[in-house]
Amino acid sequence: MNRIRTFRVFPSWTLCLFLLMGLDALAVEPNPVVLDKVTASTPLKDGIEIRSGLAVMQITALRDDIVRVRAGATGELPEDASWAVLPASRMSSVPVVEDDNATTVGFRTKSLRVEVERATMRVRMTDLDGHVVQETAAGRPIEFHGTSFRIYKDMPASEHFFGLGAKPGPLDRRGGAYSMWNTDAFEFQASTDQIYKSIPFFLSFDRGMVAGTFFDNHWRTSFDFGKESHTAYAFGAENGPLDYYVLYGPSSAQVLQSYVWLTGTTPLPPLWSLGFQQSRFSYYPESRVREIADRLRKDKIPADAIYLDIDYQDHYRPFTVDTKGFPTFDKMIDDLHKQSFHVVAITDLHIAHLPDAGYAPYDTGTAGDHFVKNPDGSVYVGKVWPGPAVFPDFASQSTRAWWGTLYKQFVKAGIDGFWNDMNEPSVFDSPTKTIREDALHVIDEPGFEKRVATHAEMHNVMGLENSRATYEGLLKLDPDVRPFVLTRASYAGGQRYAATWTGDNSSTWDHLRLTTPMLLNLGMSGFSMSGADVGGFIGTPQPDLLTKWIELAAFQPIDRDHTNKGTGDQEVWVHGPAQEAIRRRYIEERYRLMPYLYTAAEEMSRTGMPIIRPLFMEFPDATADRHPIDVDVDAAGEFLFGRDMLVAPAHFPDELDDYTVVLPSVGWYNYWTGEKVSEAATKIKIKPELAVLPIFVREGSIIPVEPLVESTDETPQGPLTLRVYPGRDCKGSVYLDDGKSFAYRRGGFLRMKFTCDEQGRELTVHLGPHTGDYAAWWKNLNVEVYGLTKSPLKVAVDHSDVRLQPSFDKERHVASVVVPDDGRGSDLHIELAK
Ligand code: NBV
Repeated sequence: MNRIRTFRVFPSWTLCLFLLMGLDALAVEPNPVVLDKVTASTPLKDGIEIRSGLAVMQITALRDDIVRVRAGATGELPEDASWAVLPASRMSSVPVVEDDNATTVGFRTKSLRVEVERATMRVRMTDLDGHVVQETAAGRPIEFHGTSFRIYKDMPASEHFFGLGAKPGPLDRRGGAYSMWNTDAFEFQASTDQIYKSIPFFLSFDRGMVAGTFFDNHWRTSFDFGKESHTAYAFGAENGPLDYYVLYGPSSAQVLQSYVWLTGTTPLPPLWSLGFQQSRFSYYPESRVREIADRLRKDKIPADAIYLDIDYQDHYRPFTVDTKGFPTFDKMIDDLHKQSFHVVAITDLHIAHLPDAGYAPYDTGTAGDHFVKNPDGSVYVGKVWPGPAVFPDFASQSTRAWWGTLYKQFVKAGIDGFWNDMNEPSVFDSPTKTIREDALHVIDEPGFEKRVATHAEMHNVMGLENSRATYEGLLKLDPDVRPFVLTRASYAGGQRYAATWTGDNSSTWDHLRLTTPMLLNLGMSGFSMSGADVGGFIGTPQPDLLTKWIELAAFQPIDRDHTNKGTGDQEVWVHGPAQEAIRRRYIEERYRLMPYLYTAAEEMSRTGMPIIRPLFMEFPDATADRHPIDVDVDAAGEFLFGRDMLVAPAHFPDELDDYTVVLPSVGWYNYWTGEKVSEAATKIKIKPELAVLPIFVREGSIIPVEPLVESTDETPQGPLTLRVYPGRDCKGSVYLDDGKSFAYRRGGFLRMKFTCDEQGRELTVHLGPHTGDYAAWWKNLNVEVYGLTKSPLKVAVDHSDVRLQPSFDKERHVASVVVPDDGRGSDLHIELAK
């Protein structure tokens, strides 16, 4: 190896000290390799290569707005491979224009300028107007200390940071320090750092302009946004590649679109996974599962999924069934299907260590040499739920293919979704609570050099590759069914394979509050299909807490009620009919909004735009000094559900005091009363009420809603309603398909776009034609216009003579009219009363 070693000269007293400390102290750390001067540079067609003594750095443009930086201390760049980045994106390049002068070397793309100061090797990226996107902090060049390194960037006082997956704590990462090491964080709190997922991606927001940084290093990494220094942020790793991407916005939507271009989009989820999901650790035995299903239907709680946690298995052995507790397992699944439920079963990654016992996952895994090894070559064994267990080495494609085959029987039995838990991986009897770091994996993956790697290297991608093996295995077994996989651990790019949840939260008001920043940051880290255990996992929620939690979760991407073993019942009906009625109403509202939610999910799957978003994503200029409005105390806890609905829970949901809601200064409507909130109002006082979760709709939106159903299997009866909220840039759309197959990729979808326009007293609602081959379930559209205090005078379709009689509901401030929808599109002309 080409490492530079120089030894320092020590004064004689230090020698005595060394003798006292033992010889270990004499193993002197090599001098750091500091990249602080450009000693040579070579233009490349897509960037530049720079030398600083022996060290090398390459900066290349993948696209005009995406730049990649790689460096190596010893003259070689790190291996050009990635578990996160799609090969086609990683290999992309655009030609650049060389741009050197007396003090800097660098290049220009069509959107960015990259300059590296010759004297200091400071890297500066600016847009073509000269706005700094990112710049090495002054006096803080990259230093390699052995295998570890750190990168420092300037941090203006106006910069705020978002992302890094589901790490708890505040939405804005500024002021915090974080490290990435996938951890079974049972009982995590707001102050917990290491958690289940490692997603080393963040957005930096500075006065309305956003950039993204993806540090593609899956070893232990760390980030500091102002703990160490208040003028610089930093990231680095103990080992592994110095390899990061800078994604230029300047809008956050553009940054997220680039991030999913790089690491992959979330597949369009099956429609049922957006319904209400009922779970617990564990419904046992079979009769209890049936009881829960019956009660959901009897109480008319709309619901789509029931979960089987680890107790359905024989001695907690993955891919088995406890036939005593579940005597008619296959029939139970059929019966649940008949009641329009989908079944999700847990399949942890640890395989029971059961030699010669006829346990096929162990036997076939051993025969195929699929398990992680100890340094001495024996198979690593650690204790988890089944007792001693072995761990598939998901770094190898043959192991992933074998894992996929284990689902065959369950898929045949009709299980609809699979849940990959404990895949940090969690190990009970290890001092580090995970696999020993010197355990051995074999990387056998296209694009990578085939080699042995330690667990220290592979740890953070175990969950990612576990969920990938599940997803790809399911696709192989049933190529035209969209898989549903729920994973606890993952790495960047994991959104390609699985939805996720925030792990073992607690049944406390604080944890209810935490769900919003956690899910928003997950959404800004590529994982938009995510949820938090509704009601909290650890402990039993008091009645009002469960109610408030169910209200909020109705507007989160995954809505799953789940709790720990030994806690009280946590289903919607506990605590009596009054509480149940409120809870039911919110779940019903989610189902009515399913066309809106599914349309948002489809957008997410194409563009990476998260289903729930912080306000700054839609309103980057909402404040006078252009800081993100979400960091204001009065806006705490607010978020956007899709583009148009602003959800505004109490900042401290257990407090009885009034609170203030901040609204970006466009017009808003109250979702529940239909009333237009006064134009000038940007702050609204709210008196908290148990039965109300305040929601506002942005002016200029058209929200599709459907008649109530008890599950997404049911075809809604009646018209599709379009809730029209007149105002500037008025638009909306609806997307529909069969909800389960990939037929949409072959044209089997339906999309309709709507606009509205107010000229004087005439409001024109444009109902676009159907595009795509999928047939609508509705024949008519029920167009509702909100914010009215008087009934419209007349409504005409396409300027024809047909006059429609609108109905008017004064209480809800709405006029409605039903028009046929033959798929060709039409215009409604509504004459509003003064
Ligand atoms: O499989 C049991 C639980 C599960 O219910 C939970 O959602 C996971 O986060 N699992 C953890 C293992 C044990 C938790 C105490």
